[in-house]
Amino acid sequence: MAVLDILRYPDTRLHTVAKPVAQVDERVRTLVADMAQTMYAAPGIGLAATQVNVHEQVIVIDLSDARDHLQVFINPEIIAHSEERADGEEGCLSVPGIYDEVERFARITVRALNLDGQSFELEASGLLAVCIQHEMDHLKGKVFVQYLSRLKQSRIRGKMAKLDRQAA
Ligand code: K1U
Ligand code: ZN
Repeated sequence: MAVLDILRYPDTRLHTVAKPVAQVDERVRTLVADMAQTMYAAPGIGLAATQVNVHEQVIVIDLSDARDHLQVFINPEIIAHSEERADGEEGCLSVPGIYDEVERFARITVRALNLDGQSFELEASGLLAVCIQHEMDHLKGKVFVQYLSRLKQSRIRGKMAKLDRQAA
């Protein structure tokens, strides 16, 4: 297993649209293991393959306190959602140190493949629903800051540039 580099906003590669996984094989299972290790090391509660510069539809999430309940979504699709929406605070490993409110569907039903390539459906609400929608946006090339005002996006780009300069 390996800890992978996470792309940082405003890296343009974060705007690449991910392709569906054609076959859930050992290569994909290794990618999932590496993504999980990367998410746990960061630490974060979710990660999309886009963030590690792999443009395939793979998401990992772990919301458990013990960090022992990995959820894997391959080729995820939202097949139903509530009319109700809810505001929640979001963060992103690709935009470190920035947290802001985003409006999402309050409840979703997602269909995806598991690590055996079998299809499953899951109803989600609360933080899990937020996290799935956030990670699915990554697979579409969208970063949560794009929901914020242009002024906020510009300030965030400035903060990221400052972090890059400090790290150099
Ligand atoms: O996609 C990502 O960059 C991961 C992101 C997921 C997420 C968090 C909050 C709302 C929506 C999506 C993160 O994991 S940010 C870090 C974070 O939330 C966290 C880190 C350590 C402990 C608890 C939470
Ligand atoms: Zn993110």
